[in-house]
Amino acid sequence: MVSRRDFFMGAGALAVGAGVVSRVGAASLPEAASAANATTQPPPSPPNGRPFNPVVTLNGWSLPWRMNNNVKEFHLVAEPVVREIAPGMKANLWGYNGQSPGPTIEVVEGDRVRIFVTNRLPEETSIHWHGQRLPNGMDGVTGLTQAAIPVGKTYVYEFVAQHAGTFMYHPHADEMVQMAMGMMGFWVTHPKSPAVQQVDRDYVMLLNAYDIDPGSFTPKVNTMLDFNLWTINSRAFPGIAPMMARKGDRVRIRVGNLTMTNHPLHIHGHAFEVAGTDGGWIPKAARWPEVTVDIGVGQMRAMEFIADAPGDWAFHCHKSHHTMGPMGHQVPTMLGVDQKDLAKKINKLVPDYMAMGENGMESMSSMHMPLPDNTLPMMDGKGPFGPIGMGGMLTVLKVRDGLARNDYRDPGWYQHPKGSVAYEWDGAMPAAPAAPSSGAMQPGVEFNVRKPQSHSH
Ligand SMILES: [Cu+2]
Repeated sequence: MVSRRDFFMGAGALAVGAGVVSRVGAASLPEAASAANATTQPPPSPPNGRPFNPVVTLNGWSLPWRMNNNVKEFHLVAEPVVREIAPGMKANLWGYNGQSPGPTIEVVEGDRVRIFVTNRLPEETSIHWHGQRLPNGMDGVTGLTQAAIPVGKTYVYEFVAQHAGTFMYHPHADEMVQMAMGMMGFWVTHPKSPAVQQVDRDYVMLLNAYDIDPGSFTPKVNTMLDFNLWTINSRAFPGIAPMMARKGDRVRIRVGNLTMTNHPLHIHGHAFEVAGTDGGWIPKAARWPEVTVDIGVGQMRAMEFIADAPGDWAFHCHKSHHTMGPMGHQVPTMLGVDQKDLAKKINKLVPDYMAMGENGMESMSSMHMPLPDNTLPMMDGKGPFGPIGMGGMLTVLKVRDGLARNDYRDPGWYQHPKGSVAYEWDGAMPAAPAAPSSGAMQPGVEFNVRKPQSHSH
């Protein structure tokens, strides 16, 4: 049997015993970089190791490493973090190195990787390297393949990144709680040659979901399915950064789903090909065009397309309640119900009460009701033409002529060419036939409706 000590014999000066880094060894731990805010950090070129084209993590960053005798060493710190979900709302989450999701880890196929994981959570944890092929004892399943990482301790994972692709990391310890609190991160293994599968812009995002009651800061960790915040990299629109592309760029969007439901992701103005899955790259001849791809729980997809249409294009989950902010769902449909008199009576008891919904909920995006502190409205984005009627799991693909290769700054709203925007008809309005009002009975027609009482007649 190979002991952990034998396994780490090649680790140079590192003193590693029984998987726990000793006090002596701690002096040589790689520095644990930390991010203080949720601003997208355009990727620097790799300072050492084999070259690759780095990815861009929306509202996130990639973890620096150090080379130690040809081993790429990273240091992840599992810890409580405060994440801004969008301006106006912060959440107490658990994550890694200051943020949730944790930093993206980028390596090259064939790299030997050593990851130090320090547990600063109030309970034990582990990390599973989702999608990797690695020695069984590095797979991160508490109890099954390793002992849990106790509070305050540091464990070491080490394996070779065997194949290029799109992966994730997350705990397999007190899983429902730790995932509900935001413990997850992205992992990209780049191909050996940067010329293989090369794109001009490579975006990564994790889909996540939280259940945070209006006015509170901490997710409810026992929620199974009925989450109320649908986020990309733990940010809700308009807090989610846009994706920039120069017209003609080949763009890749890599998505991992660590929520408890599927998300049909939909792109506007373009068609993409699904180029990669959790299992690897799809041969070119087997790819087919799509404008929506359903991403199941625990799945990853890499979509590729040529950004050939200038504009501001929505990229969003097609479940309409996933492009909304926090809301109660136990409200009756009020379309067509005259609530004026009722509202007056209720106002005597509840001064802030507002009757809503008789003409749809669209007015929600233009009016601002008093909300509890630290609560996002259902829809909050402001566009060049007014309020944007979506929120949640939505971002904007901004395609522009002549952007510089490494320019990830928001270019502002698209300037539409004259005559290319939908406009109001101001010509003659002839009387158009209309369907009869659903509320009015036709005179002379009698309805005789009887509720069945039993099956005997
Ligand atoms: Cu969704």
